[in-house]
Amino acid sequence: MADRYQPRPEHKFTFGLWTVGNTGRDPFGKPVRDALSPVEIVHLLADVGAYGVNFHDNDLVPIDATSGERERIVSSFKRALEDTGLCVPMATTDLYSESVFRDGAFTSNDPKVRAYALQKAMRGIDLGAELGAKVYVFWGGREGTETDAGKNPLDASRWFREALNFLCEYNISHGYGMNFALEAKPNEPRGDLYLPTTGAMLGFISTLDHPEMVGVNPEVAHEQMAGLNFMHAVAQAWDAGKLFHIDLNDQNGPRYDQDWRFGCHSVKQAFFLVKFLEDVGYSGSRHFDAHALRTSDAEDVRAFARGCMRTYLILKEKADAFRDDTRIQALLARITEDDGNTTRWTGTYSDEKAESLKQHSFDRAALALRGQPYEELDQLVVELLLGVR
Ligand code: GCO
Ligand code: MN
Ligand code: MN
Repeated sequence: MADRYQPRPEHKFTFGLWTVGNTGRDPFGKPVRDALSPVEIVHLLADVGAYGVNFHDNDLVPIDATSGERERIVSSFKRALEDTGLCVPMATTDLYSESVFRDGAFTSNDPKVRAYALQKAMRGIDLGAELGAKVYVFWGGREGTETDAGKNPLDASRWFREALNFLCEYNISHGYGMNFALEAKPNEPRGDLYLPTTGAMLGFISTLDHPEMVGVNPEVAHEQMAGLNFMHAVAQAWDAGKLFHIDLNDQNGPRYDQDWRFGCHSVKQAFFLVKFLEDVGYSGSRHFDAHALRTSDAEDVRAFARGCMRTYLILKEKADAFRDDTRIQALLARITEDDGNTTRWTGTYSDEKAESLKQHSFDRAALALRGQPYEELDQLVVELLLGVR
């Protein structure tokens, strides 16, 4: 019998070149794994069953490559995509690792750095478009401060807005048909990053010239670093029609960005997330922006990648089981029961409705008696996840 947790193209599981290609370098230690070429990574991803591969401009083409080298690299990458059937749904720009960006890119105090960042982003967009990417991610790696003595957040907002407006026009004028997805993170590598949460990004998007072209790319670890409920952030983005992409990984609470294998730590939160994505019919990439532990060798990196996808599919099956569980559904029906008596006040406002609602006398004590069996319901979810249901 075929493995029912086998990834298939319709699951849209993607990884960045920088994820399975991560060499285990951290702020305290050197690389522990050999670097893989982009072509090797494409083959690795095809072997484990992924659907697509994403990249930063310089994951694929080194920053100092000549145009001849760029051409050779891109054509060998294209050949690997053809050989394996993988596609490139998303691309992005590295606007943080070079020292020129140490005070930010689009929000640097230096106008020349801001102009250089814009140039680098346009070239990155060209590269993404050439490989078929339809989503372009903006993660503001260094867009922030350690001290507010030297930068006015209003200037930073204005510069960031101008940059995105410029790039939206660039996208239109070149007919690329891309959507932009903004990725929030509260801190790291800066002390404080601007627009630190998905909610903040959503507010900012409405101030752009082309808000319809711009959405968000929420990441599990980043909302959890801020102590927030990730699924709620995703739901807000979905409700606003802005869930253009998603970065799946895991994290142990508010501390450094751990980018762990999806679902390895917060299983229950991961379950509610997968259930949400499947319930609403999210059809974008399920991108694993995670990397293997520093202790992993090359074989264990494959186990990491397989694990991300397998856990997603197991949780998807659990979401089906939640939907089919008669006890769970009976409790939910009880919790949400509605005798229809309040419909006369809901919906569109009218003075009559308002007056009638103001006059109505509610039996507060009776309302407070209604049971909310969340303990029983939650225990059923736990038992479902623990495999005894
Ligand atoms: C992080 C970020 C990055 C971005 C990536 C795309 O873990 O700090 O998530 O991985 O997603 O650089 O821009
Ligand atoms: Mn991260
Ligand atoms: Mn990310």
